[in-house]
Amino acid sequence: MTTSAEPRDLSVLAIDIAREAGGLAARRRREGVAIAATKSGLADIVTEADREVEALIRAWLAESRPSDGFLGEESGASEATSEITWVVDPIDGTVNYTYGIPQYAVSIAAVSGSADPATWTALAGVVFNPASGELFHASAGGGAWLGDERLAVAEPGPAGALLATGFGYDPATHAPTLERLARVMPLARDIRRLGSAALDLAFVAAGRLDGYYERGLHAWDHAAGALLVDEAGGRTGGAPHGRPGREMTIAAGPGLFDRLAAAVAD
Ligand code: LIP
Repeated sequence: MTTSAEPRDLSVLAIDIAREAGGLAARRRREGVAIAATKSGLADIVTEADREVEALIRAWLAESRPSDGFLGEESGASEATSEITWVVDPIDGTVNYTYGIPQYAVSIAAVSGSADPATWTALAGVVFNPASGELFHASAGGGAWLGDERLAVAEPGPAGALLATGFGYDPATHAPTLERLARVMPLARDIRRLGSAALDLAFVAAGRLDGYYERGLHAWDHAAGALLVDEAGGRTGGAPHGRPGREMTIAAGPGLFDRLAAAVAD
């Protein structure tokens, strides 16, 4: 059991847990995925593996750090009596996972202060894709990494920005999302819809995307990935001059961010 709030210590624990949790997710994928329920709508699914993987993560943290808080996509929240809360998406990219598309990730972040993305301080974040074996990790002040390779965001070339975005589960949001995409296209050389917000953010940190934006994300979708971008020299934000949140999540290098934020603003 430990109570360290040192970002490096939190990152080391998150990496160990993410590897074990990702291994479980990959095993369950090979065995065949069962949809357990739908949530906000028919397209918003949760699998038995989502629930099982989050239970593994939550139990490990409860044993290692019983005073910390927890905020998970599938099992809800518990208040911290320490200063640390863990923000967890056990399988981000659930639809990809269900269809067998190898673009999904375990996303684990440790934050201090409240469990509110508008006010928390992110201390450590891990985004692990067990299908590719790529483990992205960051600690506050310690940089962003892919394994032991230091990451840095990219800036768009003369052809324009390679951007990623997403479409929410609610069909009623698709028309305004497409209108927003039309406003963004003049900035873009092309668009990618990869299906996992956590990996989209990790790809911005790695310079594989020039920018990403999406409306409607939950805290667990962006908590770890936003720290990766910040630690890779990028900028993250949300509603005008705000932080990543349900209204909007934006990530890009410093040379693109303001133009992208202006284009996505309603
Ligand atoms: C998903 C995000 C994706 C978004 C989906 C969903 P989930 O998270 O990663 O970017 O477009 O609507 O929010 O549900 O797979 O954890």
